[in-house]
This record gives sequence, structure tokens and C-alpha cells, in this order.
Amino acid sequence: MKSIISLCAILLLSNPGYSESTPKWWQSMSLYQIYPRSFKDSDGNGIGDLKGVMSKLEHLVESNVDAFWLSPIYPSPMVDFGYDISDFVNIEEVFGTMKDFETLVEATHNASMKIIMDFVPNHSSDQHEWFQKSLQKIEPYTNYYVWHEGKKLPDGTITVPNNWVSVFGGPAWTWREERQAYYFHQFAKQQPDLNYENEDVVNAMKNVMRFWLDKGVDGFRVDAVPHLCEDVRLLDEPLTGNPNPDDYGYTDKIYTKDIPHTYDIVKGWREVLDEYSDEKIMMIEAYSNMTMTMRYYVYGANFPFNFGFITDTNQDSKAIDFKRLIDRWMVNMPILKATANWVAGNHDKPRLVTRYGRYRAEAMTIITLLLPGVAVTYNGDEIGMEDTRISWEDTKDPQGCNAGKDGYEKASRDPARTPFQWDNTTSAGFSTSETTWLPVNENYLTLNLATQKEQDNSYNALYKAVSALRKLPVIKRGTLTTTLLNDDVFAFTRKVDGDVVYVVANFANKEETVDLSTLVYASSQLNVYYATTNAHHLIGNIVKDVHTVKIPASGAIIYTSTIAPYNSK
Ligand SMILES: *[C@@H]1O[C@H](CO)[C@@H](O)[C@H](O)[C@H]1NC(C)=O
Ligand SMILES: *[C@@H]1O[C@H](CO)[C@@H](O)[C@H](O)[C@H]1NC(C)=O
Ligand SMILES: *[C@@H]1O[C@H](CO)[C@@H](O)[C@H](O)[C@H]1NC(C)=O
Ligand SMILES: CC(=O)N[C@H]1CO[C@H](CO)[C@@H](O)[C@@H]1O
Ligand SMILES: [Ca+2]
Ligand SMILES: [Ca+2]
Repeated sequence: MKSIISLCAILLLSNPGYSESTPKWWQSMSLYQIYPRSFKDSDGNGIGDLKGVMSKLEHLVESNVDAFWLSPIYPSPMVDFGYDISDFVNIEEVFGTMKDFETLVEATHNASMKIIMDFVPNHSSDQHEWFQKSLQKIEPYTNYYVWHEGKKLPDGTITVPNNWVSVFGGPAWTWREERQAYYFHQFAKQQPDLNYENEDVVNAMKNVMRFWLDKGVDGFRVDAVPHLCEDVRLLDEPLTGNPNPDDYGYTDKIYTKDIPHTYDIVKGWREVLDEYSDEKIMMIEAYSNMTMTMRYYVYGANFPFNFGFITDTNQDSKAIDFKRLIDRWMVNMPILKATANWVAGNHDKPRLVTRYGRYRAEAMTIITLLLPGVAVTYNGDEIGMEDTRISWEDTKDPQGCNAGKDGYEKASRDPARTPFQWDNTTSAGFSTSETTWLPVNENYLTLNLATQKEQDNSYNALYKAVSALRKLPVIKRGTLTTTLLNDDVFAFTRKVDGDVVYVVANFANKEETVDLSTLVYASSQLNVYYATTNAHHLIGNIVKDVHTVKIPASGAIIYTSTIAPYNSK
């Protein structure tokens, strides 16, 4: 514990991101995730691409986005839709060329936004040149991956080195005749793990980062970090009691997840970023417990993603659950002035509106956009897109295909990955082709950006109004207090100097009447700045009696005393 604290102090001094009093661009950014296959197709082949992204930058600007990250766009056999990379320093043909990428970087910066790459360091594709050479023991690649000749049983047969299981199920070891050895893979067998005990690998991956930094990118979102390092003794993991040796849950991950060496690697990446500037950022994807997640702050990450809203809440969550989740993150951040973040959705989970229902999803959009720190939006959630029903024949996600015809609907991540609904023309304006890689949701005729732009009471209007508020100091750097007004109503305030913003969210399925007098300055007048679409008519109203304020079922209202109500005109 002591060593962590002293390291904290060192980083506090050495990382200008934390020590300077003027906030950095990323500390209150609105971050947007683009899933490139489904964002915008520029050439009519039914698959989104970089020129498509380029043509829609204006939408991001209008949505008050400060930075976006692109899910993987590297060459890939697409066994795991881009997370199996066969060349870390190139662009997948279907997405475009390196020139297209360079133009996109320039155009993004011209539009005063930042561009972030998805960095996938744990593994490569088995088609990567490094793996192919490792297979043949060609130096320096021989030990680029984790190889083992296997365990010899008394009867002479060779078997896997230990009981480790892959995240996608089945043994984490696969035999290769060519090398007469097993290689280790935390994910699919086409995704061999890189060997971070080998300094050459550590340096090679640092050079991958430098390659993209040289192209002008502003940072990285780093994939699957807790799986980076493994215990070198390769001992069996303790059993959990789950009887199926093919289930990931069969063993307790004491040797394959959250290993101390992983944190040193992360620190090494921070040093690479700092070679460029203290404005470059690193965001860590880690589905780990609170202690292990928070530790990334100490080792030089700008922040580890906070998935609490995705993993720990649902349609039935109560007001207290949201308050606890928010307080827990704020209290556990280990560094003074650390930056919080709130992820509302991603390409691995059902969509926001599908998870919560329409009004509660709007309330969640309001909450994530107005809490301190970084707000993360998954593309399409800013117009309230819904999951799309995908037939077995149309299923593309390997996780869905592996589950078979009877189980695919539960396992597949395709429903949240269908094309962005731009307008009511062919394929929702995503593509000129009538067939697209995943089908367009049938609701696109009514649920699309162009239609919403014409309505002042649309999901997108709400998203724009609330994200505009983020630009004010009260949201950029205001203090936070959270309160339960009753069992169903959660409120928080943001406050700086004389400005206060109050957010009141009702998690019951019926209207609630609450007393706001404990939150509000006695003499101040409260205006409705904005509200979920079921209370849209209240915008601009002045609250007459703060003791009896009505909040609509599953809705949320934003109040201010000093800031004029949102006016889209
Ligand atoms: C970026 O802005 C510069 C200066 O205005 C301009 O010359 C350049 O063409 C722009 N690049 C792109 C890709 O928009
Ligand atoms: C968190 O995870 C680490 C490493 O997996 C483990 O040692 C620790 O006991 C866990 N902490 C809690 C509170 O579960
Ligand atoms: C399609 O969208 C346009 C512009 O948003 C709108 O004017 C038009 O009425 C819509 N057409 C149909 C058939 O919904
Ligand atoms: C959210 C996310 O990006 N998840 C990815 C984590 O890493 C594995 C393996 O690279 C991918 O399959 C997931 O999609
Ligand atoms: Ca295309
Ligand atoms: Ca690993």
C-alpha cells in the first residue's frame, strides 16, 4: 500500500496532466465511439469506411463531440471483427487507405476535434507476420508469443501445460505441429497472446504506438488490458467449483488476469506518450474489480473506463443503485484531481434505449453528460437507436455464431452494431447499396437523424442541448453532490462560483413529487433548462414552489438558477 502511495506522489509530479491547474482538453471531453463498419459507407459496398467517417464529421461537431475513437481499422482476417490484427501499422483495405486515414486525422483536427485509435496489445492475429515467423522459430520472433512444449503424462502423451481457459471458452492453449508446441491465447485461437516477458515485444508494441503518434493521433483506447501479462510459472489456477473445464469461469484467474507486471507495461506506454506531449491520452479498457481498475490511474492512464452503468445497472435499478455507483467511482479515484468517466454504451452490449426503455435512456444520457469528467457515447445512442432483431442467417458476430441457432440471440452482439440511421432514404442513408453487412433496423423511416433534426422534441435535440451545457464551467469543473430525494428520485448538483445545475431523475414508473428545498439556495429562482421528452413542455418554466416539484415517470429534469433555458433557435 505504502509503495502505491509514494508512486502516486511521483506520478502526480511527473504527469503534467494532473499537476497543472489549468484543465487539459481531455478532462471534460465528450468522447464518441465510432464503430467504422456501421457508421457511413462511402463507396456503396455496404460496409462503412474512413471516407464515410470523414463525410460525417459535421455531425460530430454539431453533437458537441470533442474526441472520437475508432474501433479497430487495421488489416484483419475479421475472425473477431478487427480485434484479430494481422498488421498493427496499416489500414484494412475495406476501410480505405493510409492516405484516407491521414486526411481524416487532418480534417478532424481542422474541425477542432481529437482522434483516438483502438490499440490492441494483448494479441495479434495468427496471420500476423510475427506469428508466422515465430511458428518457424525465425529470430527475433521465436519468443514473441507464449510457447510451451506441453506437459508429458506418465504414459508419454503430451498435453496442455496447465488448466488455463480462454475467455471465449475451451483451453487457452493450441498445439502447432510446425513448432511441436502449444501457444497461449486468452481469446480466440486465431488471437495468439504476445509475450510481454520479452523486451523485444514490449519495444515492438511501443513502436506501434509511435507509428500512430507520428501520424498525429491524439491517443489510444487500449483493449483488454487486464489480460496482458500472465504468471511465468504457468501453474494451474485454483478451481472455482464450476464443473465445466471449457467455461471461462472454471478457474479463478489468479495467474492470467490483473498481474502486477501488466501495470509496469502500462507505465511504459505513458512514457511513450510523453515523448510526444503531455496532451496525448491513454484510456484503459479493464473489466476488473475496483482496486485493480483504479490502479491504472496510478500507473499513468488518463483513466480506466468506468463501465458501471453498463455492467451494474438495468431497467430495474433503483435510485439508490445509481447514487452508489456514482459515489463509488468518485470516492475510489486514487489521485487528487483524477478525471472520472461514464460509459453509457458500447459495441459489446445492448443499446441504451433497449437496456433502459426510451425515457430512462434519455435520463441516463442527461446523467452521463452532466456528471464530472468524461462522457462516453456509443455511435447511434445520440439519436436513441434501438437494438435490431437479426435472423440466424444474417448473424455475423462470432460470439453469436458460436452459440448456434438456438442460443445466438442471447450471445450475439450484432443487434447493437447495425448501420447508423442517417435519414429515410435507401439503407437509412448509410449506404447507396440496398444490402448492407448487417441489415438496417426497420424503424429507420421514423427513427433517423434527419427527421430528428426537424423536431425540437427529439432524442437528438436533447443530446445536443445537454451536451452544449457541458461547455460551461459549471459542468467542466463544478463540484458534485449527490442526493436521494426519496426511494425513487435521485438528484445531483454541479456548482461553480455562482452557477448551479441541478439534475433530478425519477427511476419509478410513475410521476413523483419531491421537495427540492434542501438542494436549492433559499432565495434563488429555479428554471427548467431542459428535460426528457416526456416533460419537454416544461422547458423554460419557472418552478413556483420548490417544496412540491413533479418529476415525470422515468424522466429527468435539469434546473438552473442563472443559466438561460436551452433555446435551439
Ligand atoms: C485543413 O485546414 C488547412 C488550412 O485551412 C487546409 O489547407 C487543409 O486542406 C484542411 N485539410 C482537410 C483534410 O480538411
Ligand atoms: C481484486 O482483484 C485482485 C486481483 O485479481 C484480488 O487480489 C483482490 O482480492 C480483489 N479485491 C476484491 C476486493 O475483490
Ligand atoms: C423523409 O425525410 C424527409 C426529411 O427528413 C421528410 O421531409 C420526408 O417527409 C420524409 N419522408 C417520408 C416518406 O417519411
Ligand atoms: C469492448 C471491447 O472492445 N471488447 C473487446 C475486448 O477484447 C476482445 C479481444 O480483443 C474483443 O473481442 C472485444 O470486442
Ligand atoms: Ca464501403
Ligand atoms: Ca496476455
